[in-house]
Amino acid sequence: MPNVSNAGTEMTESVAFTKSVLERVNSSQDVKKLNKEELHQLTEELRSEIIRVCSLGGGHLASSLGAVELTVALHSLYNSKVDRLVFDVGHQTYGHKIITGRKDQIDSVRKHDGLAGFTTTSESEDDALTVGHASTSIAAAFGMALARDAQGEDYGVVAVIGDGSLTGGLALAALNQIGDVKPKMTIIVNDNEMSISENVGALNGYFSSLQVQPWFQNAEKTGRRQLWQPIAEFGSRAKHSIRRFFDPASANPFHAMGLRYVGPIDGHDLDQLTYYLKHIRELDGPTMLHIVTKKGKGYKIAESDPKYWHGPPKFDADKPVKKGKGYSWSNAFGDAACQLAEENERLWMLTPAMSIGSGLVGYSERFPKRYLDVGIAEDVCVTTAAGLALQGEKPVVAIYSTFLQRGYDQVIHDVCIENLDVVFAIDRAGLVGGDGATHQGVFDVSFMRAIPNMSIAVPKDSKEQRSMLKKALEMGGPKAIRWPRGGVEAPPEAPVTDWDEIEWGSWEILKEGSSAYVLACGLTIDYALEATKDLPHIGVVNARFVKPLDTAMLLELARTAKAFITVEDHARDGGLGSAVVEALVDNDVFVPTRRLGIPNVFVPHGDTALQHEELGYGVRGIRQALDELSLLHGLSKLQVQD
Ligand code: HTL
Ligand code: MG
Repeated sequence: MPNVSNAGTEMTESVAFTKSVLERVNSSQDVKKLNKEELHQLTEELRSEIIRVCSLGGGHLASSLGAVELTVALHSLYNSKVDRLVFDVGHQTYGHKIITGRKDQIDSVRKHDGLAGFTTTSESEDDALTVGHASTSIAAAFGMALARDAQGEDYGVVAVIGDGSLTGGLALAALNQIGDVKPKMTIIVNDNEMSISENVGALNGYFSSLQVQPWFQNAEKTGRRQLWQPIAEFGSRAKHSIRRFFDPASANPFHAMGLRYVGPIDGHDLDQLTYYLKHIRELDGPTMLHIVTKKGKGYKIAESDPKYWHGPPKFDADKPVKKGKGYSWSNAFGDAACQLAEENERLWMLTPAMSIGSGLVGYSERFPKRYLDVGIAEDVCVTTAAGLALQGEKPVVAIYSTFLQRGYDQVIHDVCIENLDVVFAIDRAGLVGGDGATHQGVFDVSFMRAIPNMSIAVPKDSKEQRSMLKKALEMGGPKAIRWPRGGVEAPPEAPVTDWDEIEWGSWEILKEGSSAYVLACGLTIDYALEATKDLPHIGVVNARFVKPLDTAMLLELARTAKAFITVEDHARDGGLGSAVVEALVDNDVFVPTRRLGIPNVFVPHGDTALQHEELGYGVRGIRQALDELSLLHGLSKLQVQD
């Protein structure tokens, strides 16, 4: 364990440890044995450890740093093996993992075969919920509290949710229920005024307004304990007094929803935090504790630039610097969006809280009036796009594949039934690496393909990506274009002039073959070309439209092809392979076909290239499929005889 002072000037405070407290901590129960001073030392040691771990392989640094005091306070009061600590998203839980018996494995977090980056019930009984997507904690904790009461138990139930995640309708609708049913539970809003980017929405504005009230600012100056002295009455008169003391604005929306609201308090003041949590635990019914924290707390560079340090790649902990990430598919999309917006004043870009990840920061600065971040509310994003389209605007929903799952009903009900002009720019489509099972973008083709009026394109490079985007906007109707996480070739010049005129639904033969064809799309095209480079009889097709398929080309190839192999960075069930097989069968054409892609399993975090191989759709997998179809040696011999 590095000494915190090793981080030198980058740490807000330097503390030299004489003896490690963390060494003695393997569970919540161990935290309870620590005295006050040791608890404070534990927070510093956790910070140091979180910085060290993230520096090794990247990870959710700033959120985990901001939740250190909260984590220690919770474990000093609750036992996470019995009580249910439900963390929203789970990206702030490195401290929780380290405390709960996983410190020896923490270096493996997010890596192949390592610990997950989020809480995962299969990983530990201390993890109450498997998460990764935002806004689920409150509803899940509500269900747990109902189960506890139905079973006559009395363990504690706590939901910990960030201000960003509270922008999701799922969280707000759960609060609405809780305020009515009133189970005993604590909801902690960890408010750092940040989502990944600056948080948005009226509630965010309300939270900020609470912080500028004189009573909160005085507390800042004088030390909060005095201001909160009345809390001493907590035990006796709590139920009555609390509302008066802690609902200074009688219009408090949570109070109006039937919840007891306490706050805001300083979420980095461990003693104060513990004090409040302890008393709130005694209260009946639901209580919301609003804590104010700083994202990246304790690591200066992360505090000053929490957007970059939200989830940085690996860095030097002693000399942390921002790394350029190279030109990505997201950048290419953002650049194309700017250029198209210059030409089309009806164009809009909408994002559900993923402006940076989707490559839209530049666009948002250049076209602020035609840009909207709706918060972590994918459903709102899609239906707002429908509204814009109904009134003649041209919205593009820029969304990650995995988060589009949250907007599925809206895609069907609000966009596709009406056949509206909404383009879905689907980023992080395919396996995503460290974020793991919750974030894999591997179902979008299956679930979008089933919807009437929807069509789906998969570009092979950035030129095809921008050309498809342009074409989709020109054509109208619901259109989806999907691309993976990672790098792509930058356009040769800006503004770009080399747009292709792509016929929507057309495939492209990349390599002629005589005996069989690999039908690949997106990043698997490189694998197909590599796997067949010494096999002149095997052709490769850029199957860039999954819906509509280029059925004419498929049937033409089927006249001579002895086999097809489809390859995709997507679930096999319902993907390109399924579409191809269905098209063949529907046309009474029978050609042996191998479908390579992700089998019907949830794929954990790991190295994507390795996973493509392990799952059988990398270069080796394609070679193996060719071999199984006797196309490697058997047919190469045939080829020679030809
Ligand atoms: N949409 C959904 C449904 N789930 C997730 N997880 C995202 C988008 C992406 N996302 C995160 S973390 C995060 C977002 C938007 C910001 C959460 O803000 P919050 O917490 O205020 O709740 P903070 O980061 O500590 O400030 C991940 O995918 C990890
Ligand atoms: Mg936040």
